[in-house]
Amino acid sequence: MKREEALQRIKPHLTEHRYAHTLGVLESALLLAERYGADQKKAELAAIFHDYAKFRNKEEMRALVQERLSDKSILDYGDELLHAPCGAYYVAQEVGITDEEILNAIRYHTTGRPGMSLLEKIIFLADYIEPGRVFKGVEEVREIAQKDLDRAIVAALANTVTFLLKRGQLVYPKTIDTYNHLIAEAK
Ligand code: DGI
Ligand code: FE
Ligand code: FE
Ligand code: FE
Repeated sequence: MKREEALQRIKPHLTEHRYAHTLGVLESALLLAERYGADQKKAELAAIFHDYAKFRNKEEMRALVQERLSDKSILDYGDELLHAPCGAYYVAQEVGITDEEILNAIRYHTTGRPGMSLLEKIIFLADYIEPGRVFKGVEEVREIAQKDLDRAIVAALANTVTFLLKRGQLVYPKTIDTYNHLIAEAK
């Protein structure tokens, strides 16, 4: 699928703001793919479709996880997590993308997972550092991302977990598992 066609496919599913975010993720993902030697075309499609289900009906997504997806554990950790695994499912069904590397990059873009592929890491990080993101600590993560992909992801995960803890929100155990996995690997 060509870039223009993919952008036309995603646009009706997003708000203006979320579409601008998606273009930012695309830009960051292509830069990271070049720097770290990932497939440009796969990075492009994964970036464009990563938030495909961001505005889908939450009840519909909960039902989908119950009935169709193997990992039900996200149901207990807040609705924000639904759009990643459900997005991968809908992108396969509705857009016809079958490449499992692309689908996994969409599936794990919010939480990460232990043993992420290079493409998964790039989409996870691009989602965090794209130029439109302004949250505290993002500039430091952008700088680390130029040198060390794994260290940048650890910093992003640490920021996200800190943010969740401060707000008294649930932390998905696999997010912590991802953090621990990368720290242990780096030793
Ligand atoms: O979809 P985006 O806003 O571009 O970014 P995202 O897919 O990374 O989603 C961010 C949201 O997900 C944000 O509200 C925090 C939440 N989140 C990220 N990690 C976890 C989490 N929520 C829970 N409960 N647990 C997590 O580990
Ligand atoms: Fe997302
Ligand atoms: Fe994210
Ligand atoms: Fe996103």
